[in-house]
Amino acid sequence: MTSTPVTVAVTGAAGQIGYAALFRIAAGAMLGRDTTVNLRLVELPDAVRAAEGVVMELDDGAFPLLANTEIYDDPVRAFDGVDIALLIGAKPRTKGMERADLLSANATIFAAAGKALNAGASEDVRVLVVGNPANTNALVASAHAPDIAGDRFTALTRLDHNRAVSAMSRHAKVPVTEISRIIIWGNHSPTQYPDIFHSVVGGRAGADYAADTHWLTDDFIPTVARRGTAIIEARGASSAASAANGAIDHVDDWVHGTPDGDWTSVALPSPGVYGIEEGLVCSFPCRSVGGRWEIVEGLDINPFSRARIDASVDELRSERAAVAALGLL
Ligand code: NAX
Repeated sequence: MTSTPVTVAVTGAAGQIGYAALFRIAAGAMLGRDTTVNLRLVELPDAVRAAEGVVMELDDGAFPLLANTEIYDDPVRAFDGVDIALLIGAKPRTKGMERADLLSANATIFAAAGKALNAGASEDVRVLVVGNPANTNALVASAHAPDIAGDRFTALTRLDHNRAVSAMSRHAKVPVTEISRIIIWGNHSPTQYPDIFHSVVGGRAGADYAADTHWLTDDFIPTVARRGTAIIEARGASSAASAANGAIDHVDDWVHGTPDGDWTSVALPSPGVYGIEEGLVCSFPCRSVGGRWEIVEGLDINPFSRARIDASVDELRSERAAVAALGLL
């Protein structure tokens, strides 16, 4: 076991994704079974009591890897010296709320998180934003953390990536272990584009499956992009365990590396590749090498893919403009 525990802060710790994530982190699913962890549960003051209940349950797990567990309602104290920050807590969209109001409420939360991280997080902190609108929240947090490199701020599209792998597995009747190189481009929203043109499916080019344009455009793409809505309709609550699983996969790959011959999907600040404006937090195909994300460059983008990537990037641009207009960028 590592002698120095890794300090992991989880905001929204008493919410449903936080609840699904914390026990798996404590069990070693994210950082490995040889790494001890300090968990910091970060919540709004009203939810501190609920977080206390979660801590009681963490205690009752008697997790050998769990060195310490603390609760915070102040992000500045919570993020002091933190190595990994999972920013899950966000203001949900409520009935009658305009999209602009959602952007504005969350931009305020994530600006404060960025400032708090800048004030005290470890220099090479890894930040994963899960709270929606995740891409733009990550952009805002990074903008308020000028001393932390922009590529340490990422947003979660791994859940979408896993959904795409699973949907392809069901369609092709090939196990998920034999599917590689799927890509989610763009925003974590219904405009996202799940791209199979570079994938390998049971040893066959995934592009072969794209010949069935009806399946691709009317089934696969909307099934992946609207999966969150389908889950709300069936479960009466939004994705939680699968979102926590995506977050854990994201950090696991970031720390330990992506498997040879494969890549994953990560939303991170565009360096201006694939014609995507510099700075927008956009989902790309990424490999993790030496603890850093590297965008897979040089892939051919056909006109079908280009139009869909552009539409999602347009949405990211309009979200950025909306928060900039509020003076939060
Ligand atoms: P819940 O409403 O169950 O929990 C959210 C928790 O966050 C609450 O306990 C609340 O008190 C806390 N919170 C709110 N503002 C906070 C702040 N400023 N600091 C600390 N804690 C705060 O939501 P849950 O289902 O857990 O979802 C959390 C977020 O994940 C939502 O924004 C949701 O839209 C988003 N999702 C993102 C996904 C992705 O793939 N990127 C997929 C799943 C999910 O929809």
